Amino acid sequence: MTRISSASCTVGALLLATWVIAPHLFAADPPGATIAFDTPRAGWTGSFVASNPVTCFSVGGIDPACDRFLLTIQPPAPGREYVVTIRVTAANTSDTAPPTDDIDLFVRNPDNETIAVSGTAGGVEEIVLRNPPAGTYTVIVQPFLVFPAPTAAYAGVAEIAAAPTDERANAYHGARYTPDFVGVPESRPAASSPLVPELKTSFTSVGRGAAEPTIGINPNNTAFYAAATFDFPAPDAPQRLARTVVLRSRDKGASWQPVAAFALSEESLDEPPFTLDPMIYVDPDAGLVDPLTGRRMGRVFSVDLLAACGAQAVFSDDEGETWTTRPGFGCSTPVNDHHTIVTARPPGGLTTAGYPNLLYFCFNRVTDSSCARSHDGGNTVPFVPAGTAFTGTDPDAGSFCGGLHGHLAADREGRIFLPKGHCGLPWIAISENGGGSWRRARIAGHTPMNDHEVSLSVDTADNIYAVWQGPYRLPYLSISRDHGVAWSTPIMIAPPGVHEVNVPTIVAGDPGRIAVLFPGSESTDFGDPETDDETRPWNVYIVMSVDALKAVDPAGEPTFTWTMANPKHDPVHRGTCGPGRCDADDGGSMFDFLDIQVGPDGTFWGTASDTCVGACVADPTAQKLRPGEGVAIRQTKGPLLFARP
Ligand SMILES: [Ca+2]
Ligand SMILES: [Ca+2]
Repeated sequence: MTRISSASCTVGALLLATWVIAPHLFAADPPGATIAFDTPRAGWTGSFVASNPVTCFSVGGIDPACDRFLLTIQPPAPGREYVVTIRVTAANTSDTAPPTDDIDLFVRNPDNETIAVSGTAGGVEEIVLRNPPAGTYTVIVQPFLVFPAPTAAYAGVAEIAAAPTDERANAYHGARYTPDFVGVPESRPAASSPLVPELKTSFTSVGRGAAEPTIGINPNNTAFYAAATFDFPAPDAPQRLARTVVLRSRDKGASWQPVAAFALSEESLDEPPFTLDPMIYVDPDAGLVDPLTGRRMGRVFSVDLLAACGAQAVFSDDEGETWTTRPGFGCSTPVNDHHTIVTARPPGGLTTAGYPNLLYFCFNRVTDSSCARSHDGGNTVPFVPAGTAFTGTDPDAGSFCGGLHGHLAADREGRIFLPKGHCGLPWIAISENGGGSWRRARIAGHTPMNDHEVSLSVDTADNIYAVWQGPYRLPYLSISRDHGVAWSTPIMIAPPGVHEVNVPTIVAGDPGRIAVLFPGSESTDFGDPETDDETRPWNVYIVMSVDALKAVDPAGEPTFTWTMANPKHDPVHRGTCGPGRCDADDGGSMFDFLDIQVGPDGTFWGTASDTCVGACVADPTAQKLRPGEGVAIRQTKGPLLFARP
């Protein structure tokens, strides 16, 4: 084991001593106001004593580091459409030179559920609510990164007005894909749901190529990104091998820096090693306690597949300042491919040693999808076998299905789930005893798929959500409310006008609240390798719902809202992208999957691999990248995945 350490300063050093001030000393002035059509506008000012880059909701939901304003809304007469616009502006945001304050905005409804966020990297934030019911709303302003002199200040304004009539609603209903469905399923535009606000994201290059990039967020809202590209010096090999650099962001994804152990030396053969498959994962229950925030920093795992045996893992308990290296991580067999890891609380009868959770590691052996388990968080004790999730030859599913699978998920009771495109259909393997035994269930029997990637996420009430690329290369959603045994009729969830997608990936928060990320194309010119459009542009789409559980009711219709993460004039890919690996004819590739995760404040983070940069943006025939440029995506506006983060 090698121990790598470094020191660097942290953002959190900013006046965090004042964080512990118990009473709320810096309330808005005035503390509240009422708006109605005859008094449509209210203004206020507020201030802060310190930065709070984590959350406004940690101290019994009323963290005193944040500012609050009580906004009472009196709607017009019934039948009249209206909007309420809430905007906050940092006092120094007009300064010509940085630093300017980064403040963020949240709105809670009269039931004290957080319904909207606006969290860009800047100092001006705006939320527009459509037809909010009468009541008193709480406007919360977070000093994400402020520079008090002596106190940071902002101005707020709220205004009620008639709804604009020319606004394009990005809300829609999916298409329920029953076994007797005929033709291509299409979504239908929906009236914008009350209060579902505009959905937007940032889209930021991480500064390095990234094949199948994964991302993890710790309880401090610090993000980690696995960027693997082909720059490992291998003099004896005809081509360079890939290696992973772990990047970190503490400013909502606006900037990314390699963590110390991964500062690249072109000629170094030692650190980081080459990789056949990169993977980052954050266990939020572990890690050291941050003395500044009182929160755990999570254990950050970066696991790289090696040819010889198992994988090499490095992990960090202090946000990447020091790393522990574990060669032979999860090593129990020489054949070992396409690994996935998850941590989960130990189910009955199992214990851990020096670590809060069990750590699972599953991998493809072609003849099966096999798993191993660590009781000490991967520290020192060898992994023990944790069963066979799928057998490669499976008479129940067809014949020979192979061992390639999707990514592990776990619920709050410690059940673990491994999804898989299994003989052309989406399946799930379920273990309720730490991998001691597995059972398998078919998620849908009438949505053929070519890929192995089915994506799972479990909400805070242990409902499981699955998405996959199915018929007509479109994305399908199904939900299980009984821990994976029974599944709802799939709903095709592509936004109207999106005709082809690949590698959809999902994250859930509170019940019914989901975000799904996928590359997609609006072209219909695909499907025939001889004639399809090898220049067709692809974008990254994000789809959200806050009532997805309606899909379980045969008559229910969840409402989805969507956004495009990349600028429309600058696609993330062109031409062929799957089924399966997103490879263009010229070799430009995202590789096998992308990722989406949720932060502690309920905003989502995602990844993209942008194969179309430089000349490709304007010249559809230009060479694309392999892998694409790593991109981090973070939600800046919209509903949150947690109602009460
Ligand atoms: Ca901001
Ligand atoms: Ca691009």
